[in-house]
Amino acid sequence: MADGIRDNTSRVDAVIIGAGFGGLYATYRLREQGMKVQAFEAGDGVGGTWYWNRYPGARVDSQSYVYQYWFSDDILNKWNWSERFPSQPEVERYLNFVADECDLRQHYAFETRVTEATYHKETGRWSVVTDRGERYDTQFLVACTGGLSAPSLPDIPGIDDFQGELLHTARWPKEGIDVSDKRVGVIGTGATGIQVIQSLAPLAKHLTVFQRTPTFAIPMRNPAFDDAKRAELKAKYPELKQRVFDTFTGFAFDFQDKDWYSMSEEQRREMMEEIWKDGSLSFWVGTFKEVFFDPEVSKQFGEFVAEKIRARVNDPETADKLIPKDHGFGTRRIPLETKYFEAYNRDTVDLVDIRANPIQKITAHGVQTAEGEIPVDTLIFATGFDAGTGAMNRIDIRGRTGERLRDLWERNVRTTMGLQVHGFPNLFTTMAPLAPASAFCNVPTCLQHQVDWISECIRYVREQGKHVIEPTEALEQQWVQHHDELADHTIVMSTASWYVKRNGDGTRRMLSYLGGVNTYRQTCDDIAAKHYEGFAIS
Ligand code: NA7
Repeated sequence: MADGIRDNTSRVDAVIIGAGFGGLYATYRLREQGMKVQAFEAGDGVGGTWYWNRYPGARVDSQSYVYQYWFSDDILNKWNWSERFPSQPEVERYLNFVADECDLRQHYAFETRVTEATYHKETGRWSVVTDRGERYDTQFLVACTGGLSAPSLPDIPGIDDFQGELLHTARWPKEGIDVSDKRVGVIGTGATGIQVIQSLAPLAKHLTVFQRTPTFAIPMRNPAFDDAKRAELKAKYPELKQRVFDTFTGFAFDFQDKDWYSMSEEQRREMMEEIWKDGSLSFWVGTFKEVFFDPEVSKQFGEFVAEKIRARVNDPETADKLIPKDHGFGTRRIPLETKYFEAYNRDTVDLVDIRANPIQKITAHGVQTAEGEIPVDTLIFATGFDAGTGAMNRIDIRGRTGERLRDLWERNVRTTMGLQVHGFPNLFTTMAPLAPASAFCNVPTCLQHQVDWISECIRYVREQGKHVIEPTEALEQQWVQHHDELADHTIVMSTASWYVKRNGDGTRRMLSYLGGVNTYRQTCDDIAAKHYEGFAIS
């Protein structure tokens, strides 16, 4: 027991970690079963990703009408999205609205972080410890900790010497920042970097972008919705709420039926231009499947996008730096952007290619590169997350044999369908490795399916008069193998990105399941229909 733990342990049926899309829904579902639920959230409010990522320009790349809960017609009717791709404040407001409508806050302890969770095989229960020194005894532990929630700050020498304002995009001050009189530096040009750069470029006195890897991006088409448009969309909700669970990525669109090679060059070009105009991720996960398997197709897509970039950037040398050379289109996360490439046409914006001109250290007043010191007052790290495993690994979780989940995952990242881990009975996970995750899934679709599955699984165990459920080693092994076989066929797997983790033994593992949201859902639901075949229930 950690020091300072009070001995007045509270006994509950389920502990839920997180107040994002998944945690709120899990709290709702388990409470619906009459379970005594205790939920924790490190932030002081609900929202998860949409609570923490409040940097300028934070916006969702999924259409609002598929980025929502489907369980309540009342909520669907009452809530009105203002635009096609809502900004962070609107998604945060939506999640607050849902929390209020469903009276979920009463179950949460906010500003409370779960630090330890230990399974006791004698009782079949978990003890959970928080950073407030409280201890809970629970039968089930449901971790809705997010796949991209543990921020990653690179270990660049001199970081502690910096005397200006240093920020990570995922830990942004609620009051915001004023950059009108500031020389700003941004490190990182992934989905987040692009949003923050395009938003700060017109506002900052000066902006220097430190780019290690350029990113292919698609211009976002983001019309505002009026009442007529909202009514039209709401009429489609009954259809959409089925549709999203039946597509490959959990969006409303799916891959085209046509094969790349069955079409002429003109036909392909015409189709690409047409889908490009939609201004959504359909250009990536709604065109040709071959983009993920065939380097030639990925290359041709890359050339198409490169042409679009060149047409928007005035200086050909800058344009060239902004075009990825070391990976094909679609093999890393493709973000949506709004005037991102035009930002580099401003006299006040500089692009530093840190592969050619590496960062040597952070100084008191700037960034020292091989070619000289660049002064900055505000330094923003848009450097991403410890993806997939990071948030869970920051908790000391010990399973049936006493082994830490962190140690297991450092050796070998594995789960059973991203829902449970062999050796960790009654622990359920959402957005964990080996299930469809970010970008290969419109996250709310996958979260709702996973939470529904978990909730029905728990209901089954309780109704059978049983207490403990855990996947067998054989089922987990079978899932890992199936997952790897699918991943190995893709060029995503052979590209370095946060999608792929390195196991302790040097092998690599894709974080997201690539068999499709529809297939994944069917597989999980078949197992449930067969009374959780492959799981040990006692
Ligand atoms: P990403 O996609 O992981 O991007 C992080 C960026 O930071 C990327 O450009 C990295 O370059 C860069 N980076 C990371 N470490 C360093 C160091 N040490 N030096 C310079 N540059 C660095 O994170 P995001 O937050 O943009 O997006 C994550 C997901 O959140 C996104 O896909 C959405 O689904 C939501 P690299 O590419 O590694 O060379």
